[in-house]
Amino acid sequence: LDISIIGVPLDYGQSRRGVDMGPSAIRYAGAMKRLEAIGHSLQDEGDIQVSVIENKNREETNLKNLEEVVQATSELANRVSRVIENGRFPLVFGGDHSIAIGTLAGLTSKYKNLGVIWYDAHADLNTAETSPSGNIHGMPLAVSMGLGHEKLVNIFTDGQKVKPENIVIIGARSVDPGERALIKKRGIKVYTMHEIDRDGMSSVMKEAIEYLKCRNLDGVHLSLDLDGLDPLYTPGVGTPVPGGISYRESHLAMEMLEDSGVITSAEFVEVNPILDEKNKTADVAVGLMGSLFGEKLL
Ligand code: DIR
Ligand code: MN
Ligand code: MN
Ligand code: MN
Repeated sequence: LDISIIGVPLDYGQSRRGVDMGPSAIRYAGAMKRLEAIGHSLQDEGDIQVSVIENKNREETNLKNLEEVVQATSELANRVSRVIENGRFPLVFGGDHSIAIGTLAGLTSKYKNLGVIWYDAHADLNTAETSPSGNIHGMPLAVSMGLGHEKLVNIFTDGQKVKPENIVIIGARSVDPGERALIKKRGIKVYTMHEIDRDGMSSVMKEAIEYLKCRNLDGVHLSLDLDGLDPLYTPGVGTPVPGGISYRESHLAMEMLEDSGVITSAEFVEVNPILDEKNKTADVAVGLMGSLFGEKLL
């Protein structure tokens, strides 16, 4: 593959500083070399410009740092769409998960029937009305479905980017009441930790891939929040939730996605080196990229 790396040093989508250093931490963990060793051709597009000075002219809203998130995700959407126009595979490094608003907006300039795999402890399906925190990183999936603040929903192109029936959430174990209601109302496919424990990751991934393959998609995006894994393996995240997906299960999931050949773009988010233990979380992220992009044991 011809892979383009885009870094998004954004931490305005949540309340703990440091996740803006995620792209550096992931690069430092050797992402480029790891994927080149598999035989891919890598190009680092550098980082998106994120405003360092916080906007003072705020509109009345309970969304934290709305203007800063809008600015960065708009630029990201532009960059992602240029990368796919050039026939390259976009690989985005976060940054907090609000960046997915920009990634998905950019992707759907080309992919009109995009599938999304959301690997996360959370559902990220809040809106301004349902959010318990006001943190935009808890909202990107809702925004992609066209729900939420108009400035977020209309980034790059107007309205809905992804159909609810094209979404599969994997690893959920912390879901807010408004998110639960939305999942039921829109029939979003969710594999919580319960299904992973009961049926095993192999069966869950097999089903998830089958489900997406039946939907006539023109692309599938993997959005991987490192807090989807158990904090035992990825402690460097802002909102760790115990009882998560294991290291082995995560590698298996990536390997099965690679075997399926469905993935057309990916992002790895919420790596926060300040909260981490010796860059462990970025190391795990890069290892998972290895499996996703075809590293083989033998
Ligand atoms: C929570 C936490 N559902 C919120 N979300 C997180 O603030 O909306 N998403 N941590 O990754
Ligand atoms: Mn998330
Ligand atoms: Mn999460
Ligand atoms: Mn998060």
